[in-house]
Amino acid sequence: MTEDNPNTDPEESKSTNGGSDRPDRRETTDDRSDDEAMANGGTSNHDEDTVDEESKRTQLDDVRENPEGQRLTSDHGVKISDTDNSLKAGERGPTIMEDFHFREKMTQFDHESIPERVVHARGTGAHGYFQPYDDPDLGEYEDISELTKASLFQDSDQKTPVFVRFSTVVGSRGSADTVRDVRGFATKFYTEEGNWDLVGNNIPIFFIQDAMEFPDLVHAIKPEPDDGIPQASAAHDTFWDFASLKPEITHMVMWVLSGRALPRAYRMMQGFGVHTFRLINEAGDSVFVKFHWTPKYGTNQLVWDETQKLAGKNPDFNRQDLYNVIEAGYEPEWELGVQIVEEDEADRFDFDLLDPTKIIPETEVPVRPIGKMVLNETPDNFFAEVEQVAFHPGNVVPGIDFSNDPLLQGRLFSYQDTQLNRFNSANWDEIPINRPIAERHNNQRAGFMRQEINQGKVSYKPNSIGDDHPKETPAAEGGYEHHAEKVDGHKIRNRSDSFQDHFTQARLFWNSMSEPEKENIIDAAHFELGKVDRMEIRERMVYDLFNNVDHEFARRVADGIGVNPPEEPGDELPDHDEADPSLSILNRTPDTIETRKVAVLVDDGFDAEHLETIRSTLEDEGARVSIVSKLLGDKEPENGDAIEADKSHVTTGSILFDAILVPGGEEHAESLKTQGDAKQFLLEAFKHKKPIAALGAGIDVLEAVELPDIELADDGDGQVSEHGVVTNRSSDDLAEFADAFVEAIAAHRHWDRSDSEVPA
Ligand code: HDD
Repeated sequence: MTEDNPNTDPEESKSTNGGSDRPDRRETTDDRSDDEAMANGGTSNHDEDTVDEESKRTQLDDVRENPEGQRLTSDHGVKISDTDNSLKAGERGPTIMEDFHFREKMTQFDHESIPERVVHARGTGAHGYFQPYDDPDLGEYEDISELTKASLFQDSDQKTPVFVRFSTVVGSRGSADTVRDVRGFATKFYTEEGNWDLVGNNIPIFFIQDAMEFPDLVHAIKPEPDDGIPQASAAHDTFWDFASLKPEITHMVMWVLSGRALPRAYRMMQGFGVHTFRLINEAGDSVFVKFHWTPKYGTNQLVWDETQKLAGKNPDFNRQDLYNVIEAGYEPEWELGVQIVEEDEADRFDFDLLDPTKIIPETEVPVRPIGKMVLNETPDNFFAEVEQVAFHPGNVVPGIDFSNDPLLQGRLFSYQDTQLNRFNSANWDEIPINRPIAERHNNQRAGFMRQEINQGKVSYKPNSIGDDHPKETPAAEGGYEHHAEKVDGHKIRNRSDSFQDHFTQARLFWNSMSEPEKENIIDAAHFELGKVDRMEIRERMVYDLFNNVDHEFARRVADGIGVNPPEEPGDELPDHDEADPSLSILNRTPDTIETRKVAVLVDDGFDAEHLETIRSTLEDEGARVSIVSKLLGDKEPENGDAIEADKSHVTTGSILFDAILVPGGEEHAESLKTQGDAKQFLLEAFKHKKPIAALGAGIDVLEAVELPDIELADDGDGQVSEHGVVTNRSSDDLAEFADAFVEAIAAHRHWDRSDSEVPA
């Protein structure tokens, strides 16, 4: 297993083929006839009838380069005889200007990096497809075509290729993955009608209401301008100064303080389009829509102490997880759901649908699943695909349109603009990862790094010389037409009254949390605000914001940050106790252990029957099992064959696993009891609420670390399962034991433990 070690040996996961174990994909397109390529205008390998999951892959195949068995050449194809020594005047003389190979190699190197994204700089990505469901339950609507004419939703046999990039927001390209932050969830659908970019986040709302505030928000949350500190963290004065002066941020701050900002994996988080968009059908009718991605593996979080340790032990934790899971053959999946609101129903809510700091509670409008997205292929090249992919919320296809959300409207400008900065050219959309599979024909020409060779004499319209080609397409035949919304108003620079309620939904979120989630939010506030130097900022957060969410919450936060707890509830405290169960992560844990990682702690003398029986059940259920020992090498059991350790304590840690198993075996248990690392492994896993299982003498190791308030099985007790700790002294029914462990793992974390005394 190559999982989780930041220093993974590339030899372990890759073989020949230029360091890649995947097929040389160029072969698939070499067979294409010249006629075919010409028919596609040199821009696409597929015409509209052949768009499928393979379409984008086939297009990318044209530009893949594989060095296997090849000779080293210059960029211009000249074979190179020596790439180690520059051309010199005499053996010890100066380098000669004529050395074109030196100049080319060095120039290319000097220009290797492009500006990182101003936000969402750190990310990772994967390829896959989207497929609509056959006959989805759309409530009062018979068919998806009643809602939208977008072709990617119509045919349940059609798979539309996608590329998804997940990201953190604040940190730079080299920062850690597990920081407290919003996660980006950007999907590029390569549809037959052009690219649609759904550029969302893992939190369904945003910090601000108007794009005009975005530069201020980002300046406040990024490292402070004088010292460049802190990296990838919100825990500093400028962010909380800004927040404490912007009550509209309150709802988002509640989400960011919760486990949503610490996802266990990218494939274990929800995604949201955030804004209200429009769906448009063939008749031109519009409905409002919110987009939701729901992960098959459930919405799961890390705990705070774990995230901080991971940032040191494996800063690539989430990036590596996605890559390894897909390479191991798993297919992370999300369901795409829509919340639909008729235009004439938009006023029935006590919030404004155009306000991006608001959700539409699922208690008011159900999420209707309409299709699934599957990620099944890792990129070949991080720079060419993950770094160069460029999203733009303005990339929409017929059947999808914008609302007047002022945050969305501003984004429609910003993304195109930022790509010009990153790529230094308007031709960023021609780069392979950004290029549509739909054909491109227009009179946009030239510019830096133009890839297309546009044929013919004309590059203007109208023209008679080229028979006025390329021709426009009427809406009835698939041309994009903006929804003809009637707009009438004065030019004003202010905010609608309907955007002024900042606390009702923040309170709804708080009320919807389970007790452990509430405690996590309070602990997070203690950390974040505890790092704020200025007392007046801490006070404003408590008195002006939190005390208008929940009085008790505000008092508990105040207690931990040296602020006098408010005596009375805030003046704007909403008068409601409503909750929406869909907001709690704990209600989003599915009954599966697929992809979960289990560590088995072993030393010589372990019980091989225990290990093999439990391991085979776990693997049958889709979990990944690693043998962890003090040192690498073979471990001899008291019975059966030796096994090789996958990890030693120096190369791993409990934080890189979801669950721990200690099999029986007297000698092995005695040895583990003397190993500080093994004991730390267990204590830490316990503190991080992870399932733990022990059999036979393995239970002695748990006894040795003294897990508080946990009853462990004794002789004759049979199986004991308490707060996610499963133990049995006897080996009589290993299958039943394995099932209990599977159940404990499926629960993900066991929040009901009392672990405050555990030192880990
Ligand atoms: Fe943004 C990147 C998501 C508001 C301006 N944004 C970016 C990415 C995601 C989001 C996922 C990374 C895309 C990638 O992987 O390449 N942004 C959001 C969401 C928002 C949002 C869900 C609110 C609902 N963003 C927002 C506003 C503005 C921007 C209001 C400016 C007016 N966002 C940008 C940007 C970025 C960006 C500066 C940086 C890199 C890029 O665009 O390509 O233009």
